[in-house]
Amino acid sequence: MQGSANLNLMIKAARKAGRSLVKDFREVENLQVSSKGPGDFVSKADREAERIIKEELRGARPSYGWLGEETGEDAGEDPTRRWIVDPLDGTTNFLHGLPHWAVSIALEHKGEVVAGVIFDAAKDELYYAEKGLGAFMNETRLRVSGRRNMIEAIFATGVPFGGKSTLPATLQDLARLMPVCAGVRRFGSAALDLAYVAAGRYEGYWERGINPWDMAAGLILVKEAGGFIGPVREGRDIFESGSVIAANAEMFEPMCKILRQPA
Ligand code: LIP
Repeated sequence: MQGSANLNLMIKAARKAGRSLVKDFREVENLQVSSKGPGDFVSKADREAERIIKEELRGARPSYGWLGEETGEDAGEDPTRRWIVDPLDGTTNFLHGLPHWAVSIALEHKGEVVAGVIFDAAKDELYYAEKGLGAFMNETRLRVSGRRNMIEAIFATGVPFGGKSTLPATLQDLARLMPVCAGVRRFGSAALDLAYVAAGRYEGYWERGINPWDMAAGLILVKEAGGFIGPVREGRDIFESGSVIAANAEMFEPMCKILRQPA
């Protein structure tokens, strides 16, 4: 795909941050056995990745706004455009030496995500999409899955940790969905969950209580791969509510019906 200059810039930044994280990821395995553990090291790796991305993106587009997991919000001179960045989505996996984490970068224009890049550096899988131009993984065009029957469908979600208030609702979602589908996965990276829906690896994904940087790039990937997205509670804004349902055309309505049932 012949992407825009902005998309190429996002890809460059994601690859650069990904390289830095891969180096650090190799170190994490050694640190697992130390008494202090890899916690501090990983937060440093995370911050360094955001620094690299910010330097690339803001260096080239100084007027755009910024929303990053590590450095927060920073309005630019151009109020219509902002980068939404998670330098390391799947931090817990990274911390435990599990090779399932990604860099996620989105560009928002007038409140709409218009480009997204998710880089799974450990597997060298680069996902990218731009409004109207389709979604890709490396050189391959992505298409959501064509499965139509819920009983054959695989879904993914995130189960809240640390006593988050969304835990009871998520457990109820699982109790409702698990008996009627082929399985529910919990891989620990919202960005990659969405990229996998776009890639047709599973039929749908939902999660409650996540942040815009976890999902922004993934949302455009799903849309550009022919999928559907919506909030868990009908009518709510996805970013504001932090809840999302993403699925192929066939599974979207049935998922909404199940997940939107009253408690
Ligand atoms: C994490 C997600 C994970 C989700 C967590 C968290 P982080 O992002 O991607 O799948 O369940 O709530 O948001 O903190 O690793 O960037």
